[in-house]
Amino acid sequence: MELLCCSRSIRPLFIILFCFSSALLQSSLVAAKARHFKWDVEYMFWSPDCKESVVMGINGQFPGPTIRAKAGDIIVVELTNKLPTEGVVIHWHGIRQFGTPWADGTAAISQCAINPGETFVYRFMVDKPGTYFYHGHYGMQRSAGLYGSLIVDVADGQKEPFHYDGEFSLLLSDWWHQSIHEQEVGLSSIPFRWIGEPQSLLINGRGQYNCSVAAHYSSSTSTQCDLEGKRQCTPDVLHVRPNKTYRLRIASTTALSSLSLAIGNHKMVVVEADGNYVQPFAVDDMDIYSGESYSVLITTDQNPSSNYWVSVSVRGRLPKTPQGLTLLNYLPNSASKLPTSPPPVAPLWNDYDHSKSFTYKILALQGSPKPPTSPTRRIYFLNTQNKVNGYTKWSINNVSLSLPATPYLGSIKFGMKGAFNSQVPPEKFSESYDVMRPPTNPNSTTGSGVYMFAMNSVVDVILQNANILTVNVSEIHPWHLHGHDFWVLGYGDGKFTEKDVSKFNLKNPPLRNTAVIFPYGWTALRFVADNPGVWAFHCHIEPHLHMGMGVIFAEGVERVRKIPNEALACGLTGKLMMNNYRP
Ligand SMILES: *[C@@H]1O[C@H](CO)[C@@H](O)[C@H](O)[C@H]1NC(C)=O
Ligand SMILES: *[C@@H]1O[C@H](CO)[C@@H](O)[C@H](O)[C@H]1NC(C)=O
Ligand SMILES: *[C@@H]1O[C@H](CO)[C@@H](O)[C@H](O)[C@H]1NC(C)=O
Ligand SMILES: *[C@@H]1O[C@H](CO)[C@@H](O)[C@H](O)[C@H]1NC(C)=O
Ligand SMILES: *[C@@H]1O[C@H](CO)[C@@H](O)[C@H](O)[C@H]1NC(C)=O
Ligand SMILES: [Cu+2]
Repeated sequence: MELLCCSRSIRPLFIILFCFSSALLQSSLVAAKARHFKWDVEYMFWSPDCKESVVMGINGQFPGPTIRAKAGDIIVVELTNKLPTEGVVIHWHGIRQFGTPWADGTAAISQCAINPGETFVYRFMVDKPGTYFYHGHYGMQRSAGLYGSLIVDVADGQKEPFHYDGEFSLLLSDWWHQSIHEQEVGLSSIPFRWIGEPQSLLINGRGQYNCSVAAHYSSSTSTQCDLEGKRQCTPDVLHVRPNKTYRLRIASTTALSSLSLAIGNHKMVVVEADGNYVQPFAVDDMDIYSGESYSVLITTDQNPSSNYWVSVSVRGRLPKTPQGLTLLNYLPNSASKLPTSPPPVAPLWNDYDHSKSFTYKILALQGSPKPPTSPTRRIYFLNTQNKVNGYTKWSINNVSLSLPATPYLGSIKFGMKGAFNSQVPPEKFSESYDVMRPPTNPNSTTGSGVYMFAMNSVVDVILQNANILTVNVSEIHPWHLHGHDFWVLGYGDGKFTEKDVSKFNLKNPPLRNTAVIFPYGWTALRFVADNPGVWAFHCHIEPHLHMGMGVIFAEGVERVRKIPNEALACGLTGKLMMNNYRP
């Protein structure tokens, strides 16, 4: 519930007067504004794909409420955990949290999980306009449905560098009928039980299982949907007027799936990626990896007597999930008028050249911040699938991340001994490692060590992909960095060599917070360690992170001030906080 004034209709006269005057204030040049939200997180019955399941909702909604703010605003979310028996946190994906690292919402990293019945107040500034989202960051709670949109408009008096007449948000996700508890147990069992492909793809939390609104156009036997009375799973239709330009804000919070988005007959012009403007380019379809967000512009210049399909399909894995669909409804047509042609067909799931061609086109808009010309330090991360004591894991340089009981932000700040592995994890891997074959010795180890960076140092990360435990298979991993944007300096196939450094793009590399590594390929990133705090850097595929696919970065933690006690009231820092220690 948004607590902003004027949101309810019946109020005493003095409040009406107050609302009136604050509306006047808002229209003048008011600087940073605090936007308050009171949220209850709870399990509830819901039918995201017409089949009833249990989802993690906020204030009775799924997906959670949209936060809409202006650049420079302060967001205040009072989050109460109404889950009966488990902790919860929420991460504000793409928000850098300058000065508020304790509000990043990562359990065991930036804070203690919020206990059932407790309330935690997130307070942070949204400093940069763009398309963002939020989601659970504890266990696999994002897969359980704990997510929503976070949209930041330009500050008053500022303009976007492109024009549009209206906008829509498309929050994309994938959905399983098996509970996350079953999924988690399967992933950490011997023998290993993989979660499999999702049952449905959701657009704004809505999909259709075992039926298709497009069945009219398909010669296959798929059943047509009877959506009568099923309000929770009817598609969220995009109502447009002819000859206008619309901004679609697209974000993917999928647990697993890489997606392709297309709109029948309409080109999309990409203008924003992860809250940063990019050089506009037009495409018929686009790939979106988990953790990424985009804005595209579409022009409604097609035959206005028809409606058109908006389709979302799985890429990068052999698809076993039907397309997610909704309609682009040209008003005044009826929204129940189905398009005259079938939904766009996605490129072949393993057409990686198509994916690369899209990804390589993403370049910074002229005038964007440029990267420093050289790094202070370059680290290399080999991504492998491994075994640890017979369990299947993912490892980075042979270490699979295992989070400690005490949040790093507290244990580093207060120098607590024994809170995590004090040994610095490896920042290179063996040159003789063959990335084209499964590991010769599949065993690796678990660890909780931290990569510490000198304040304001320039860090290069080379992410190196490799073969998994199965012969001739390498998977896509979208890597997401907390607390920073990074420049994507380049991509390549095969093993990275020092010669590749000369091919880095220092002219107009895109700034992003998520970047993909393609099968058997590498991706080079650069960022400035200028944000005091402890930051997760991890694969955004939720089961992969759960299986250890991440690392921990930290810089300038000694400078962090005013960590709320509640953030650290667990583990080894719990005692300090009980004594009401004031950091
Ligand atoms: C799919 O729907 C059809 C028709 O409604 C029904 O007969 C069938 O049992 C359903 N299959 C599953 C797996 O739910
Ligand atoms: C849209 O623009 C085209 C070309 O300018 C014009 O021919 C058409 O009548 C317009 N359609 C509507 C519905 O305004
Ligand atoms: C890998 O670890 C298992 C125990 O989990 C052990 O039995 C096996 O010998 C190890 N393999 C190698 C090659 O070290
Ligand atoms: C990874 O770690 C395991 C266990 O410590 C070790 O046996 C193996 O040789 C290491 N592999 C590589 C490639 O470093
Ligand atoms: C793996 O790929 C290589 C090279 O393409 C091929 O020679 C080999 O037969 C493949 N192995 C399997 C098990 O598919
Ligand atoms: Cu991954």
